[in-house]
Amino acid sequence: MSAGLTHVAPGTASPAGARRGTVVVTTVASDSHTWNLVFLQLLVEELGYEVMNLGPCVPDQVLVDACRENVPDLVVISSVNGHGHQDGLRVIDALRACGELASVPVVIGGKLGVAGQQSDAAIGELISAGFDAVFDDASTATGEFSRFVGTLPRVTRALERTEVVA
Ligand code: B12
Repeated sequence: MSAGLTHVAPGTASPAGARRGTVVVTTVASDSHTWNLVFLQLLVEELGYEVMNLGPCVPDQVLVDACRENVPDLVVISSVNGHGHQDGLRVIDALRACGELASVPVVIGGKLGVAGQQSDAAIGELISAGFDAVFDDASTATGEFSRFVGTLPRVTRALERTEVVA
């Protein structure tokens, strides 16, 4: 089993810059749970980002299309029904297959399997497949996720950008 519950791919973190932007919050096609997405939306908004919440049971192609249209600063995939590991592997393949999304940070978290926490091997498989970080279900996951978001290149806050444009 994993000793640390957060697993960040090497080289993902970037030094703080000056701008903030858009985060896509989503789940996978099999998952109908919703409050996890609401929770993440509120958390990410608190961190200063605009959130596009795609809601439950998101087909792979809907996610890919939304990301291609908006090229977000981060994609957050949450799954709690126990199929997240399997679904995640399929979804990350589809996202990474799009040239324009090849380097967009994508993370996954929640209750990803049916046997409790993911093993180190299972987490390694997700990272090798292309996820930048895996936040396996644990009391520390939210804090670690917030710290991860803090390492992203910073873009103008949605509100600041609106004020400038107006
Ligand atoms: C409500 C609920 C449902 C409702 C969902 C309604 C809705 N519209 O959302 C209904 C009845 C539809 C449902 C169905 C099912 N459910 Co259900 N459900 C729950 C329940 C009771 C609460 C979930 C919830 O809303 N929690 C509140 C939110 C805010 O918290 P959360 O989801 O736990 O997310 C937290 C963390 O996981 C974490 N997190 C989540 N994602 C991410 C991502 C990142 C990046 C990070 C950092 C953190 C993070 O942050 C959140 C806040 O701490 C849980 C049990 C429980 N007490 O948790 C089971 C539970 C999630 N369900 C479960 C199961 C098995 C199912 C079904 C398969 C049951 C069945 N046989 O049909 C189906 C699956 C349906 C589907 N297609 O997905 C299991 C999953 C087991 C597993 N993963 O091993 C659970 C854990 C119950 C259990 N103990 O067995 N469910």
